[in-house]
Amino acid sequence: MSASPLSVVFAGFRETGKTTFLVALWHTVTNDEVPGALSLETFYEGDREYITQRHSEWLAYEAVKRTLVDHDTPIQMTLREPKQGRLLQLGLPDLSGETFKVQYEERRASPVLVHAIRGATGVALFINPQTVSDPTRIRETWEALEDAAEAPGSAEAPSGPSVEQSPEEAPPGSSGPPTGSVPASTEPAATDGIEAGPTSETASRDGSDGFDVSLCCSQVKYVDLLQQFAELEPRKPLRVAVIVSAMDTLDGTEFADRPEHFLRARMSMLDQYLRTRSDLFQSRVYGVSAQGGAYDEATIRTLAQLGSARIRVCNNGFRDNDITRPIRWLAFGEE
Ligand SMILES: Nc1nc2c(ncn2[C@@H]2O[C@H](COP(=O)(O)OP(=O)(O)OP(=O)(O)O)[C@@H](O)[C@H]2O)c(=O)[nH]1
Ligand SMILES: [Mg+2]
Repeated sequence: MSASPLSVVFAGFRETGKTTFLVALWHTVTNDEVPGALSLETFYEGDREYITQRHSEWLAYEAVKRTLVDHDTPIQMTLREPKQGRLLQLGLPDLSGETFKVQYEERRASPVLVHAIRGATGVALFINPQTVSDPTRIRETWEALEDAAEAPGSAEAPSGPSVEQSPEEAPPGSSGPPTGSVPASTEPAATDGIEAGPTSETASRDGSDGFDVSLCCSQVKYVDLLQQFAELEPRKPLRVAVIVSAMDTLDGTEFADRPEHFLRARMSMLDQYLRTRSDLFQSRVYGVSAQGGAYDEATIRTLAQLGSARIRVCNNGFRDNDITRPIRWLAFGEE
């Protein structure tokens, strides 16, 4: 038995798949259907009703209810690892995406989050590929500004790409330089589950320079979040399992079963940050489909035939149904 309970923090902005993962994990450890997976020895603390209610939603092919406020009493359970018979006492708080939004946008850490990060053996960092906001390339920014300047009624084309162009100087029809949305778009997207906040004219981290942190692209937010975690004095290096959730939505793309490629291609700064700051973080990338697919009629029929095998975990082109793999790595440093 571990000397003291280990704790894993599920981190990620809103609707990135944290609760669905927790529920699929609960299903796996309580059903003993997946060979090699951790299994539940005892449930000894936490709100059992909360997890069983979310589990019922998952079994009924309904999206689990959003976690609007932190569910700060961690689910505490003892899990058995079958290969060596090791027992693992694990605490899993179900935190709300709002907590991470506030942490990133306002740099205000909730006591629950500080406590969780300081006591964590590892962090599962959730990224939903459906809501990732790509960085805007400088060339695309420039072309968008040119297009806006050439639009009827505009004064003149800008004389060169300037990232310092103020909203007042922006060409008519534009609301200022694009600030991190999907490529070639000047419209800020409501992504990462973070609603587009007040306009850049009225809001910024310090309220003075027209810079709106909520509009930054996803990887900037995640790197910033990790940097803030590092400042909370967690164990070093802290294990980080990057969980690319809803992997079923990447089926048929070049990223199918290859979440590490998704990270490298779509979030290269986050990827590089984790590689270069190995003094702070030890990381691995997992792709997870905790639902098994979207909840449309045809998919539900397929999922119903699969049972526990509807849960999918993958990396490096390998796929199985053991959602406890990332947890084993976070807890023991090996799967
Ligand atoms: N297609 C697909 N959708 C998923 C999967 N996992 C989660 N989702 C969807 O992603 C959305 C968010 O899932 P949640 O688990 O509630 O996310 P969360 O991170 O707990 O969100 P907050 O509670 O708001 O912080 C829901 O609409 C889910 O249906 C998956 O494996 N596949
Ligand atoms: Mg949740």
